[in-house]
Amino acid sequence: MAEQDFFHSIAQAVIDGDTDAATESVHAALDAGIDPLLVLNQGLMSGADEVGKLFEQGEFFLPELMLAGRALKAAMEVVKPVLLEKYSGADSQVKGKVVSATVQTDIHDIGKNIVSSMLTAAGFEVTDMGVDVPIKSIIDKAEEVGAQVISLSALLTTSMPFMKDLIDLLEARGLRKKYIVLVGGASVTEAWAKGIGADGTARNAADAVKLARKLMNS
Ligand code: B12
Repeated sequence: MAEQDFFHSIAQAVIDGDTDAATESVHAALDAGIDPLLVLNQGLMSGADEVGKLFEQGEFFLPELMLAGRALKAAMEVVKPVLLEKYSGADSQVKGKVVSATVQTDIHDIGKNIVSSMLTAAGFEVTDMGVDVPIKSIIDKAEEVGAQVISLSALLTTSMPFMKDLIDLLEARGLRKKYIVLVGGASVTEAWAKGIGADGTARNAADAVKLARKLMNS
């Protein structure tokens, strides 16, 4: 089977909200030696994007979104260990503390979880605060644990402004220079990240690790 066919069946399983097919097709792709990052980007995330489009177009409703989320979560557990092994660079000498959260009003956690896992595997000490976390609590936690990096996820255009609010609150408390603030999620772009004064963004979890490492060393 060609690589494209593997990606297609993974994406289709996510679109169908079929957890068994999603985990099986990810296993099949990995067994065939396909790069786990491609399985994530071209299989799972491409399926997620398609589900998003169908939802926007009114062809899918909340139940389909939830089934897709369940399939994505299960499939992510299959690809995660392989991804971590290949891309986290666990032997590197990074020592740093990260506070990771999905910002308030937003409960999407699949992307945040994989970013947290990969940062952990790369050697960072990650405090994952979960979802729907108020920005003030995120800053308080970063202060409490002595973090250097704040890693924020948001998938809703209505929750993304809380990332800016967090940066503004850091400024107001005289803490902005103390932290590397990374932002990410399906709708977050480079331009937007720059516009709100974040230190950077990345399209996927492997690039998020590279970026965190680079900024820690600079
Ligand atoms: C599954 C899903 C759900 C599931 C989530 C389950 C869960 N446990 O997370 C459920 C059903 C709960 C859900 C609910 C809703 N959802 Co929803 N959902 C999705 C969907 C289809 C996939 C999201 C996903 O998991 N993607 C896979 C992961 C791996 O990708 P990712 O999160 O983008 O993360 C990667 C990168 O972005 C990056 N990254 C992530 N975080 C970070 C952080 C940093 C620092 C960095 C550097 C990188 C980084 O790395 C990750 C891995 O490579 C998206 C569509 C889409 N295109 O994403 C819609 C989508 C996000 N949802 C949407 C909507 C509208 C909703 C609801 C409002 C629906 C409703 N009417 O109730 C609710 C909101 C609930 C809330 N308050 O948060 C819209 C948002 C539109 C918008 N622009 O605002 C989307 C885009 C669909 C659409 N096109 O309409 N959803």
